[in-house]
Amino acid sequence: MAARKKKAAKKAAPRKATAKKATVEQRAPVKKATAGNGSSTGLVRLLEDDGTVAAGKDPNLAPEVLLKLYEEMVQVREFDRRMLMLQRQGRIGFYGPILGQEAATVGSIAALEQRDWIFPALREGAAAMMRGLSLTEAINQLVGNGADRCKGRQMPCHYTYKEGNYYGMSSVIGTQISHAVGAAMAAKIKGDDVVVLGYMGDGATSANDFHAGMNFAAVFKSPCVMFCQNNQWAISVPISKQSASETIAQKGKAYGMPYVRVDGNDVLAVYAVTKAAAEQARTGGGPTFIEAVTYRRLGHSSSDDPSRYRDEAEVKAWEQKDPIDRFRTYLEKRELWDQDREAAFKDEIAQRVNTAIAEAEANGPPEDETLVTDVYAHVTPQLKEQLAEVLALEGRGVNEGAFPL
Ligand SMILES: Cc1ncc(C[n+]2csc(CCOP(=O)(O)OP(=O)(O)O)c2C)c(N)n1
Ligand SMILES: [Mg+2]
Repeated sequence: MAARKKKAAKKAAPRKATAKKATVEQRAPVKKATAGNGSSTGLVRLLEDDGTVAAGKDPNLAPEVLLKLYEEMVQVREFDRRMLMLQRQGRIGFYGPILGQEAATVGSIAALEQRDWIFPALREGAAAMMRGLSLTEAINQLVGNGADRCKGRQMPCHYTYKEGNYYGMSSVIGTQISHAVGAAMAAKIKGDDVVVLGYMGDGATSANDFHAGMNFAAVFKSPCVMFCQNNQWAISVPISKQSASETIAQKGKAYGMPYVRVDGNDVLAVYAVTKAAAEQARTGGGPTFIEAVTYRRLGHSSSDDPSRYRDEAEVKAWEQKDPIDRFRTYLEKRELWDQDREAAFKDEIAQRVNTAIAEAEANGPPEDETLVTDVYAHVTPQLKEQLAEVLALEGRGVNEGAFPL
């Protein structure tokens, strides 16, 4: 009887009005732990907040390498900003920004050789451009025009660039993990001197392909680097709801794979750990799992409104850890960069982006027939019939449809 009363009282208890939004620190106590097979501790970090590097820690990269890292990051950021504006103006349908994650992408790609392959996840479009995809070609893809390699049949941001050994990104979370591992295995069997860099987000570590890929890679010593951009969020799901593990990096241990946790907003550290991992893979040492700790400062995509699920204070805190500002201070201290160079370079990028937008927007839409070409060697009678049906639809081309998240 008493127990029943207690139960009823519990049931009647008022629910909390609204769940308080948690900060990253509350959600994910980022402990200073786990690096390289547990052999050392702490987040690998070289650049301090004030742009200095502790004595003996500077990787002493050549000035041209340092400047390339910086200029790529600035270009990515400007490209991102402009593309988001185009989306807001209705000139492209969708865009997935990477603001805040420039160092993780640029630093890791720069650590590879041109012959190495890249299997991107959602936010590594910059890698295709670093490999040589022109800005005009990138915008052709975003617009989905007739000059787009995929003829508008893929969502924006799904670049493809075979010549640059950049694999077309798939929206299906995690699938590219097993593809990357398999491609690396193929390179090993063929005797190609190629390493594969496979990306994923924190959300992808909950996907089946993560387990299959990581396990296979470690068992067969697939020559790859598995790189997780832990940007703390998978759309509206925070890292605390993604995994009960203390860190993402430590998951490497379960698979018997060396792992390292790096400050993803420190381009020097990202470059250094990825370079070491790639060399290990190249020389027969097998894969490494890298967790780059960073933050997605904007919405998941142009369709998302993050103010509905996270605190602005959290975003502000991460703005203070801006990867570009931190690295620029370092370059200025080394007298490799100054305000005049900054202004001139920003002008140059703005011009490059303006020209690319104008060129891409001058291209017309894809031919209607491309809806059914490239599926089979010959267009089948069924596809011809379907195309005719689509072309006869009333109101065709008026409603362009909505993009998913
Ligand atoms: C298998 C699968 N499930 C769900 C989705 C919907 N979806 C698109 S992006 C995304 C979150 C991805 O988060 P994360 O891996 O952390 O990458 P991020 O967007 O943060 O870069 C989800 C769940 C999907 N595309 N594929
Ligand atoms: Mg994420």
